[in-house]
Amino acid sequence: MDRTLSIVKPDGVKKNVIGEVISKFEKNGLRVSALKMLHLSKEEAKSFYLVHKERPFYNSLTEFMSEGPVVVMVLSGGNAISKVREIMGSTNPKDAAPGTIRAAFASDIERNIVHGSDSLQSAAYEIPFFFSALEIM
Ligand code: 3AN
Repeated sequence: MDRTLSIVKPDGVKKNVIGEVISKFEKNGLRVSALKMLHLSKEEAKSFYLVHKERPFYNSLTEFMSEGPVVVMVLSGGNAISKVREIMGSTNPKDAAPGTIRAAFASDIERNIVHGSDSLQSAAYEIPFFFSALEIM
């Protein structure tokens, strides 16, 4: 069983699809093991996305991620990391398969509704970024 970190990004919260995103994960066999809503500061968003600091979209991505509240959660299940990535769909919603979260709700490659850890290594950084051991069921 794996754990992964997922985020309903500020655009998802604004579009009022928190429940639909979580429901898609649950219907695909994942369990919510931790959950909270918070508003990241720009500095916190920059720390979270440190791996992307050399990318041209780093500033705009961290502006976006700190523009409003997000819902962060730990999801657990068999192959949770790859399963969540599949349910989210491609980074660019134009390439996202029908039925995926991004195909249904995302506006563009940056404002793409949802985040999911892309590897075990990323999950090991991202989960404790938001949750202490006591907060994960
Ligand atoms: P994913 O979220 O699918 O793992 P990453 O890790 O490549 O994609 O990118 C992290 C986030 O950065 C994406 N969710 C998206 O919001 C943003 N992003 C990725 N590529 C671009 C891009 N070319 N232009 C603007 N924003 C981007």
